[in-house]
Amino acid sequence: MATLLLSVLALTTYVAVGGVNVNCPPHLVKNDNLREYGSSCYEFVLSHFESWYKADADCKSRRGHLVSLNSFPEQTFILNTMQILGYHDDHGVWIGLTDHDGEGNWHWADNTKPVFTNWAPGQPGMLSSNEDCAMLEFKDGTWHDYPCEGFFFFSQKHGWICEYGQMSGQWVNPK
Ligand SMILES: [Ca+2]
Ligand SMILES: [Ca+2]
Repeated sequence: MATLLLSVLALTTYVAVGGVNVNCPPHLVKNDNLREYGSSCYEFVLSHFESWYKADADCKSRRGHLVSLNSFPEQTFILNTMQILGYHDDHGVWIGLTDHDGEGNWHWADNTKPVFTNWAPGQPGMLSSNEDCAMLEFKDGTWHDYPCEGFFFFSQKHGWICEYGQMSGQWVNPK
């Protein structure tokens, strides 16, 4: 299994060479942190740490949104790429899932409803009225809800991932 995973990682890296972000919207900075997968482009903001709200605003400022994890393969791509980029934080990254505007009404930052979910057992958690923003845990790929900005003295500042539509012929602005 470990060998298979390594092979998949090696293949992913190989395929990425030369085509990692050629179809991404032209206004985005083209570097290793910008990657395309499926019909989306992803910007990995792994060395800045902010609240969910600031992360959300950052993605929107470039006409994207905090990532919507719509399938297990998409999530696997995200986790593999974080590993390739050398991510090693104990915590994970902010994803677009939130219920900050209605307790229990979870939706993605692009206003779609979650179909695929990967909550850890017991999540969304007991203190769910204070925990309105979801994080993808790097260590096991599960989702946990946390206070979007922090709670009392505990700040919640983490990296994040923005998702954009690709520039395939015409560049369509995702909601
Ligand atoms: Ca997506
Ligand atoms: Ca909540």
